[in-house]
Amino acid sequence: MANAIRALAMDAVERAKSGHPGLPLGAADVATVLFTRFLKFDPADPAWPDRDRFVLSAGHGSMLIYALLHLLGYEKMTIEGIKNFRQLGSLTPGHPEYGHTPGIETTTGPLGQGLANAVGMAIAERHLAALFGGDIVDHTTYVLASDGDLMEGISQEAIALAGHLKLKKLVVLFDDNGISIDGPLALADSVDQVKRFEAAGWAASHIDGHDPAAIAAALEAAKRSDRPSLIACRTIIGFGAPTKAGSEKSHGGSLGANEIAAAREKLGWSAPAFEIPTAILEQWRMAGARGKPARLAWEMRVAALDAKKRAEFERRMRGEMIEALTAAVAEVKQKLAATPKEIATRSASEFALEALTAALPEMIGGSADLTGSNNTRAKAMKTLSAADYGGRFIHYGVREHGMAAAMNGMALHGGVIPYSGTFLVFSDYCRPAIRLAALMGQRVIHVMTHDSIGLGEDGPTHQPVEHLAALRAIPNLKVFRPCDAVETVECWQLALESKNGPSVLALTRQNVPQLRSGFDAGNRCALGAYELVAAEGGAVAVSLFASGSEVAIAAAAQKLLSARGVPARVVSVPCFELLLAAPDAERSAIIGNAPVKVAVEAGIRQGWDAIIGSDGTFVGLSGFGASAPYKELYQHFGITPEKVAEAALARLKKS
Ligand SMILES: Cc1ncc(C[n+]2csc(CCOP(=O)(O)OP(=O)(O)O)c2C)c(N)n1
Repeated sequence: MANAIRALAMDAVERAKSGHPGLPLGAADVATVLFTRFLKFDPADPAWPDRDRFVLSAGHGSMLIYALLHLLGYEKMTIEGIKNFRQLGSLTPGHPEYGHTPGIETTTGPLGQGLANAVGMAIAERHLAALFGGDIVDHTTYVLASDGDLMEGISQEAIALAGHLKLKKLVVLFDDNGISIDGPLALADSVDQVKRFEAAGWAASHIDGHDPAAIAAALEAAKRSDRPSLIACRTIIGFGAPTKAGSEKSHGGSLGANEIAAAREKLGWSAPAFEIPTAILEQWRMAGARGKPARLAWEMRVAALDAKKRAEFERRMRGEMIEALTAAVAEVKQKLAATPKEIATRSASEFALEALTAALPEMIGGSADLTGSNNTRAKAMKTLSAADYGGRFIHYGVREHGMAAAMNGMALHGGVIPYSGTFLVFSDYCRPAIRLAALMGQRVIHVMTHDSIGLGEDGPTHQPVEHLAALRAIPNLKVFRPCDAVETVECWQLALESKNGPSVLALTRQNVPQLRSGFDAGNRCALGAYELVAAEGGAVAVSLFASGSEVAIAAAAQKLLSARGVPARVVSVPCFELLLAAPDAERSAIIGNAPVKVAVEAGIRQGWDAIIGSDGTFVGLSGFGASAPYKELYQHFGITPEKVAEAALARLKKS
């Protein structure tokens, strides 16, 4: 049965003249034992909520999972699909893509991410099991990880968190083949992985990854473990290829017709390319049919649940919002209309979270060791820990990358909406995972506070400058930078409603005035920008655009301009992406056609030209910040109402 995987992998890579046969050939025995005897799944319902998850963290070995899906009878994974490996529009892209191919649990390829996603899946499983009971939620997350996965720094964050949380239903099968692209692993690495995982609180063992009995015994032991398990499976990369096995030559690229013919002989596989002998295919299909009774039994248990509990479980797994969100947002806005607050937007976010997390039990918060600074913990939230998986707040530790990737896994698992906190400057430490959340269309929400030089004394290491622009560059990510308490809750609402993509909320450390008075029933941030202050005294001469804490500066500049008889308006721009996606007419109306357009943001200019044009005026930063009290920094860098008014007047004179 394992040779069927090997044959399909060799043939597909050969036909595409591209891909990685080494891993599928080497890990075929491990995968065969796992999928035919342990993994709980049903090809007839790839999204069955209580299925075990399998994450191919070493995404370059994609032919392993494609071969498995085909052999096990996933309807969409046809032999034609396998023949079209890596071709446009096929279900067999170069690296596995979530949402593209049924049966793929997460997009992998950037090494280390899949392993960290799996930690998040295992957290979500434990959490939901605590809430809904082991009859309804009881599955294991399996990962196949390579040397590369374990060399990446993110793996340390992931395994430390998993060990700490005692995620006993997480099992990592390490394809311990001692080979990476450059050659033997010994060129670059001498870590004892078993000891490393043990040090992080895992159960860990070595086995022969070509011995089915040993693989099964290790998987059995993992089922009984009270900790997460690492099984280091010693394998031979490119197993069966006569001259390339055991060497980096089998890692990437087709093996060549002669090598494949010789491998077929060596493996005793006589079937022609892309053909699986009926008896073997039948065995695979039987293995694929194994899970159906378990799924049907699970469906009966769900059907037997108390109606309210069942409806809630199903709603959460569908990721559907409840009416309660609208009501909670309205409640917060009413309070702010009644008693305006001059507070930092991070505090406004905390104020909003009190209502939002009470209304939406699926929200799971956290912070990378900056809880008191990020203000992401609502008072009623208990800590999610090994002793209480029902808690809703995760202390991720100083592990931004692992946090962001675990959040992706939680969102992919379903049933929870993860949000977290760190400083905006450390978005760089999360970026690869945020990019994948955007690529996969996952609703994860990053609260990133201390969003500019406005954080003051911590200085340029902590002051984001290029980060807003860098995040805005990621497709399908929404970057929100609200200007006051009202916008903050509106942006939270938009982030929560963004079912198909991640969001970043960039929030201030310093207090900002509440610029929105009164109560707006609608969400004024929904189009990404809106006119906050209209021009007075004639045709608009100047449009002032700003985001976040700089909106107040623009508003003060507007007053100075008014006093000079210059009609100016202020447009608050909390979200570029929504503005640029708005219908043309609405976007044009918001941007307007004032002869002078000025943007104010305590960051770099990049991106603003889409709004103010390349001839617009920008007041912001072009280099790093500095360490000083924040008000002095705004003076020092010239981001003040006076400078904004001056810049506008200077442009007016020229035009
Ligand atoms: C973050 C990241 N860096 C680099 C790569 C490119 N890359 C793909 S596979 C690989 C290493 C291959 O070694 P290993 O992980 O041991 O896999 P094997 O050769 O055993 O299949 C590298 C560097 C990548 N996919 N992701």
